[in-house]
Amino acid sequence: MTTTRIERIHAREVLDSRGRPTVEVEVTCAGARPGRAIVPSGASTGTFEALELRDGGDRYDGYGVQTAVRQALAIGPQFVGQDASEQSRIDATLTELTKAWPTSPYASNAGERLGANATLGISLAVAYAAAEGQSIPLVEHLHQLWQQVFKAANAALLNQGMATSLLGRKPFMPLPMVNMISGGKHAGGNLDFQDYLIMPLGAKSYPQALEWIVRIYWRLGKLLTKAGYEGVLVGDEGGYGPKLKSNEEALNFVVEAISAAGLAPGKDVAIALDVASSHFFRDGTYRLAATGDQQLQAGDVIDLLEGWVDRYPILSIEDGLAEDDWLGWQKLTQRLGHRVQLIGDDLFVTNTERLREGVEKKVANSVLVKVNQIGTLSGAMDAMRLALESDYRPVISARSGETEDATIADLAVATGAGQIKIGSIARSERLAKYNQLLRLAENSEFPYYGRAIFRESKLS
Ligand code: 2PG
Ligand code: MG
Repeated sequence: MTTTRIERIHAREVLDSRGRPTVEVEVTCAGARPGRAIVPSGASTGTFEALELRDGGDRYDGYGVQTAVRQALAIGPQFVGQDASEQSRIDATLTELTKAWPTSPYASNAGERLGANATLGISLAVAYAAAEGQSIPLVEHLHQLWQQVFKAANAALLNQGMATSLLGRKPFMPLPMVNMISGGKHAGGNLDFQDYLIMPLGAKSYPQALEWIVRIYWRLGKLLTKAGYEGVLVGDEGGYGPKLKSNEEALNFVVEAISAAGLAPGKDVAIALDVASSHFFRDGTYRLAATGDQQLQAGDVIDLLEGWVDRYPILSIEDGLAEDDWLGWQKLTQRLGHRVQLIGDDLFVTNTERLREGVEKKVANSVLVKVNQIGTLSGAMDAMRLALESDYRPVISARSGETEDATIADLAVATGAGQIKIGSIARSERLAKYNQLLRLAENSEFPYYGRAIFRESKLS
């Protein structure tokens, strides 16, 4: 007989899509197959993210995670005998251990901290193990967990919100936000901005959305090659990494590719940007390098983005300003918040405290949700709940360093998050998620709403 009683926790070091070590955890419930999860890793990480513990030293140029694996193995026995379906309880223990760690008897060195890569590995694998123990699909188990979280949300606030008449209420297929051209820290080219993405608003189903995306991606590759650029080389997330002359040229190519695919820019397919601006923000100045050395203030960046929103079918802008530039963010939100989705990634780092501050200060209107930024599954769901209570849209996101682990595909559907950002449709660590979404889309109970997720807002 299978149960959800945890019998064994095992951890090991495996490699991610950049060849960097990461933590894999297996949690086994009595009589069931092991639940397994692998932790992702960012390159353009926010300063306020949970700690990703790396070994340092020479091995793997310091990227090893043997310490995090050792930590997961050390705390694993604490959970043996516990009920894997009680995710929030297990995650609360993980969070307490994280706080207490420097003085914990488990810590091997004084001052050592517990890695979020250790805690997240356990947290996600516990969810898989609970699904295995109940012989139900992961998506169903995650939906049960989400319902518990969502039930505790403030109903009055939820009903006031415009973003949330659909979001969070039942499982459905997310609108993908898909990387076409990569710059910033994810590609070797000279683009300052990190991601130029598309959103297939007008597709009637998820499989059709995916076919559109692939068609546009292939047309884009041809257009880049024809123009003498690198139309085959891809960045960390599978987006093309051409050495374009300017950030704006990337936008022009994406619009052209949408048209070349026989689709209408803006109507069928909108554009999204991840500016990832924390990474070119130094000493109060935004330093762009693509078109010579440009030193901009927040107001200049806002002007630039507003000009683009005027001229291009841009529906979403992520990290338009830097993680600490709250004043700039307020101005950005006043100027563009009614026209486009403004996502905080480095700004909020999936952290309810940061998000609460943002809501109070009226900055952004959407939050990127990355499980490893906060270190537990429950932490990510809490951020989603707060987002919906605050009328912010959650966007479930992968990291630039990923693996075959496709948990976030199930998570996005299970929570009715509305949107997902996985990278491009090249490289198998990305396709693992897109393909899992194809499997989930076979279930007629998971409809695809396309642009309707923005209904009641004036955005689309
Ligand atoms: C981001 C992510 C994914 P990284 O900035 O949104 O695109 O990148 O994982 O490197 O932080
Ligand atoms: Mg980002």
